Amino acid sequence: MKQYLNILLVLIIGLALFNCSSDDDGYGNITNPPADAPEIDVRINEILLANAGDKIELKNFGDAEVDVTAFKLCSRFVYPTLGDMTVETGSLTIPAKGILVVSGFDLDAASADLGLYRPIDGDLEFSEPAFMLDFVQWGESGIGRESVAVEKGIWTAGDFVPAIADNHSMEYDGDGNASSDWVDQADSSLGSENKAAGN
Ligand SMILES: [Ca+2]
Ligand SMILES: [Ca+2]
Repeated sequence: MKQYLNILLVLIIGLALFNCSSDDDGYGNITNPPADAPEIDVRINEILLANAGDKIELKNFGDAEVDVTAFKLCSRFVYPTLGDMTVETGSLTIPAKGILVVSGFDLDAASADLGLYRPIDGDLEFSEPAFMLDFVQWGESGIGRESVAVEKGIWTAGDFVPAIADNHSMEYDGDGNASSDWVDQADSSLGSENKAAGN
């Protein structure tokens, strides 16, 4: 009986430690994140996969404006900097709850991943969860930076949004980290709040 209790105690302590280490502190698994790295809640909000040119909508879910000029996207290991892209709607300094739409980066409509990264103190390592802000993949799983998103706890391995029809958009419903939080939208809402928001 005593041995059983000891094992139980070890399990409880182990679970408590695991929970502490998996808390979402915004710094992923970096052992010593810079103390001044700000909390940032900018997410990928909508993706239009169009023959005339793909467009990516970001939303600042946070309460303070965020300058995303030096932030980078990542899709199938190609890494455009937002400041080098074309601003379609909004500003590279996204106000609280504001929306930015950029273009100038071709995505694979059939299947791809899309990650959003921010630098910390001028450093940006794509394999480190601390630098990843958001992630989604469609068409198939196991693409690009899926493993980083899984390590960060913002995606489930093997999950993906079904490929959407030509010229449709993928809209994020504003809550959750699963493929089911994304909606195939025939008539996109680029530049404005998502129709799927709140679902
Ligand atoms: Ca949801
Ligand atoms: Ca939208």
